Amino acid sequence: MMQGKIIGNISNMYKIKTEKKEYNAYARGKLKNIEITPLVGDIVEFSVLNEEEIKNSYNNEIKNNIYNSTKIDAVIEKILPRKNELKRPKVANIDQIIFILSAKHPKPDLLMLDKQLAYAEFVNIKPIIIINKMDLANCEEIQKLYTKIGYKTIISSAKETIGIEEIKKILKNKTSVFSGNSGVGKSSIINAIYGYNKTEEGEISKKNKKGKNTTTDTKLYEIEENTFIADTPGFSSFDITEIESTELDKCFKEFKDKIKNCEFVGCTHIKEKICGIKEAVENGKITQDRYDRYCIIYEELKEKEKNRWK
Ligand SMILES: Nc1nc2c(ncn2[C@@H]2O[C@H](COP(=O)(O)OP(=O)(O)O)[C@@H](O)[C@H]2O)c(=O)[nH]1
Ligand SMILES: [Mg+2]
Ligand SMILES: [Zn+2]
Repeated sequence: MMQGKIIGNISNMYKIKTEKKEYNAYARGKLKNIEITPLVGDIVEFSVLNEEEIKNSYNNEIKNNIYNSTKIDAVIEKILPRKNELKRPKVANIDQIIFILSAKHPKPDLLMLDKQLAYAEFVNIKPIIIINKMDLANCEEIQKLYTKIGYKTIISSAKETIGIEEIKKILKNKTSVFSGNSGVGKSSIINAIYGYNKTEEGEISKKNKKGKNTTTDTKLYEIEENTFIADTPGFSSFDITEIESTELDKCFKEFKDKIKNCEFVGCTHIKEKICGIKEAVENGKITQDRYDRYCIIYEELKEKEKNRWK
């Protein structure tokens, strides 16, 4: 049996990468029986099919031996236990999510960042923050704020090649998801590190005549050996509503150890008088800005929950 990592998926065909080679595989029927669908990022055990097996296969798709003119040459037998999985994009075994903002053009959207950080905490995947375009505006304050909370926060300029080595080091030997609004410099950073952007090759063919993204498949790009980046169209539309409003406080990293000072179990930290979070805001342990954004996100989640029952 061979072992490899799924780096691509179209319909029910999976591209598997081993150290030596890539294979195109179907999942063995028994996997479907236990209702596990392989995901991009999965480490799988698979067997390689020889010509004889392909010819004698009961599976017509294997027998016909083509899928969009791709030869099927392997069958996935087993999915190894997942470290984690994201629903959108559909990808497993992520080491870290890299949130990218820009200092200016577009201006930093800290509400979006806090939502995404909360989501990363919720799914228990390490977030890293990059504030790019530091050549355009001062971003030390944002860096200080998030560093203090405990997040690795790098300031960079893809244009002036600042911070690029540090980012390269962070990506090495990891599987990372890049996330950030359009125009913040995701492509430029990848370009600055590797001299080209593999994730954008063939991007044109993925778009239809109206220029809309038509593919729903996720891909992992090996940008250097054992270093993967997930290509994720539209990642900024996180499904943060998976978080219950009552759980949001635990997704704010610096809130966690203050919750025990609240008077009531289940304190929302909004209207209550004796509240560990509010107290921490008063004495400067939690910033007013992060608290305000907590309140906004809390209300948003609450509103969604109300509508759920309508
Ligand atoms: N001044 C400045 N401009 C940058 C920097 N990084 C990217 N840009 C510019 O910002 C625009 C958007 O960059 P791009 O990499 O396409 O962003 P993406 O949409 O996140 O992939 C381009 O015009 C880049 O040249 C930077 O560090 N400083
Ligand atoms: Mg881009
Ligand atoms: Zn409270």
